[in-house]
Amino acid sequence: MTDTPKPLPPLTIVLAGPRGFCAGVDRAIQIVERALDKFGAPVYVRHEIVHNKFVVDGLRAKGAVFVEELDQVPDEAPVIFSAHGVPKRVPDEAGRRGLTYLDATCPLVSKVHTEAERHHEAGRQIILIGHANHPEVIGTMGQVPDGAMLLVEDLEQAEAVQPADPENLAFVTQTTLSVDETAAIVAVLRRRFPALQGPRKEDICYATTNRQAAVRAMAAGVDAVLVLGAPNSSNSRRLVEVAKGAGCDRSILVQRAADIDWTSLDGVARLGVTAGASAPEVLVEEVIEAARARFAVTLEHATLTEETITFKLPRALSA
Ligand code: 0CM
Ligand code: SF4
Repeated sequence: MTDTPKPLPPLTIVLAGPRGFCAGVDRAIQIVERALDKFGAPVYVRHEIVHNKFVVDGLRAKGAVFVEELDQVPDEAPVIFSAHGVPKRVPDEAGRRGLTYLDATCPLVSKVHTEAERHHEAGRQIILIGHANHPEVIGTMGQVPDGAMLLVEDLEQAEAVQPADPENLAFVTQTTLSVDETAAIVAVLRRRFPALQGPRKEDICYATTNRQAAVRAMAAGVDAVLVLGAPNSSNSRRLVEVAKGAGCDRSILVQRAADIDWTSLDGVARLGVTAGASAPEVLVEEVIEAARARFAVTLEHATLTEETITFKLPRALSA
């Protein structure tokens, strides 16, 4: 006599939308792929092109070589700067060495660089709201001379920061911060320094804003949230925080399906899933497949907005 297999327990997976790749990530990856076609392997990439191991491993398999600094790039090889942006000294040095380089900095990060330069040229000291040591913060601070920009990471630092001249002050922000936390920091700075110049709200990009809004809307209606993304991905980590802040304590960051401890999801009937801007959709599909092996899965879509934005490739690669 054979045992009848036990029916799988039901699980509803709620997919937040938008999620996953943004226009800047899409463009950055295409730049590496087209450069490999154009120049042949190896093509060097300074820093992970985007903060995702699956993406980086895939490009490495095609012939990309990832390094952290320009002095690891041989003179004859082409090099690409990552989506997060680089300090001015990097293209300057590449130019001095006569390297062939391509800049995959997201246009929305470049926009912040331009704002910073404009404030500096107008004689304003700049406060950068962002997280220390993140490559985007290093890149943005490196648009102006040392000391021209002060870093503020949180509310406490916003209360404590002492600019040279409060009448001649501006702010810019990292693009991947928490929308709510940043609004609170900007409010403190505006209260302390009424002459503060800057964007109307902040410089957080559309992709970060939309993914946070989508996960916030979803979080209250699910028992747990999985965010696909890397531990060094700022925008992905913010999605976990936003989901927790919206009432879903069981919100975790996972790089891919194999990392999920399914026993930690015991008792979960509705599982929310989203992905950071650098996490490809195939990783979401992998999670759904892994869940189907354990549960009778029903899919639900919680789409808040549709995104249509795309960015042009650099002229050298667009033909
Ligand atoms: O800035 P962050 O750490 O979120 O980078 P990412 O590579 O995960 O996402 C895309 C970007 C940018 C800039
Ligand atoms: Fe550009 Fe935003 Fe995507 Fe970063 S997360 S690459 S700033 S669109």
